[in-house]
Amino acid sequence: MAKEIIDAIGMKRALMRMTYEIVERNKGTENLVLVGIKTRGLYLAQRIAANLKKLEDVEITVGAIDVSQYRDDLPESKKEKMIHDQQLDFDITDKNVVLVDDVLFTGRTIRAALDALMDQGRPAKINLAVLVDRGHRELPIRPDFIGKNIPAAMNEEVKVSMTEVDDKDSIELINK
Ligand code: 3GP
Ligand code: 5GP
Ligand code: MG
Repeated sequence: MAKEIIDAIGMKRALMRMTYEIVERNKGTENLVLVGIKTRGLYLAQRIAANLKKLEDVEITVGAIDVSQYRDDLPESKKEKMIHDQQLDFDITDKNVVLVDDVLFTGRTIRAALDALMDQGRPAKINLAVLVDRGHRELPIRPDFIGKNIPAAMNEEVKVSMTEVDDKDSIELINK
């Protein structure tokens, strides 16, 4: 059974609010870069960049990290290596990096993404933006910008749909 938590308008508003918060926290957009975690984290980063263009008339660089292999049954060492081997096509040294993902759960994906980023330069600062924080952290990682807190039980799934890859924009809670 799926229960809609946020519809298209709600998602748009949440992303606009997060965009304002990012600008405020960084005291502007200087040295700001966005790195999205594929798949939907990247689309969210692109939407935030589009909001920044509208609000501040700036072109913010958007990069992508792919941690899809992270879910496979690969040995931990191999998974880590695959993430570490990914290169962004720009330098993050001295940048204010905002890492963007759709759902934050245990925090393990973010930890791996942080390692991957650190391999590629020394950012001035890294912040974390997530559309949904579903709780159940297994590591001391917390988001700086949150679209919506959705405390989800272990038997529930947070389904994030985005028109770039899905039939609609929505966040649903599904009882598995
Ligand atoms: P995403 O790549 O857009 O984030 O991992 C493949 C997809 O499955 C992800 O899409 C994610 O949204 C979705 N997904 C749903 N439940 C889970 C989960 O418990 N763990 C992970 N890693 N992905 C999940
Ligand atoms: P974590 O590493 O924090 O356990 O999980 C984060 C990653 O797994 C995110 O990239 C996210 O896409 C995915 N994920 C974990 N739980 C869920 C969930 O309930 N719904 C969705 N859509 N993705 C999830
Ligand atoms: Mg994701």
